Amino acid sequence: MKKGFIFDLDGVIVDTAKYHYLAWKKLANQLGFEFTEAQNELFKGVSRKRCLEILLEIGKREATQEEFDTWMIEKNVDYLTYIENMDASEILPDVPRILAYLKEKNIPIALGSASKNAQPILEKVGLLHYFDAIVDGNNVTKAKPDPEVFLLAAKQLDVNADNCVVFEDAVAGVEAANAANMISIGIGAAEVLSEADCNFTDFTEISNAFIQKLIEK
Ligand code: B16
Ligand code: MG
Repeated sequence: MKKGFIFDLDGVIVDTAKYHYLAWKKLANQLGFEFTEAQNELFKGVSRKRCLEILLEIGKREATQEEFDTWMIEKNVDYLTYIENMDASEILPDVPRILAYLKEKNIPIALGSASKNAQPILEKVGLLHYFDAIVDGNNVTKAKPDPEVFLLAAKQLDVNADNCVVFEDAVAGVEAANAANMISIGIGAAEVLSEADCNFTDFTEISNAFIQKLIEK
């Protein structure tokens, strides 16, 4: 049975959460309130629009549609300056080993991310060539935990959804993978990602033999 492997971006391939945090914090401070790293946890895997809605709830701020749109743009412009200089040193440990193993075995690989900046980030860190399909915030209408992003990725890989494996660091992402009937692998704290089929702290804990088992499953 043909298998497909789908990777989330932020928190799985690279740690861009720290840059999202800096950009959201700058906007919060500009609007006159604090935004903590703990609050930034709520933003993982969540669309940019939803992040701003949550930020404004945290700051108890109302916004006109015009202000909302302006702040979305400002945050992204700021975020783009942070990611501008990203390079391969920012790839999370052992991600290239897993991607190379899958490539060697001719397994189709997709990206399934909420980010609208996914493709330039993969280019900057030099991993774009591994991906047979990129599905990101530009291609979907429904955000995770809706399974749309992963179902579209499976379709683009020409693999049945229930033959796909998803690596995710966000609760909403694990829920999306489960809703798509895919095998969900949680990357991060097992207590947080308790709904995942398997849990690992990071890719250094995942052996090639384990990947091979998933391929043959
Ligand atoms: P952008 P992922 C997500 O990436 C981030 O985890 C989330 O914090 C961010 O708001 C979202 O992308 C949208 O990103 O503003 O670049 O479109 O984890 O789904 O790869
Ligand atoms: Mg993520």
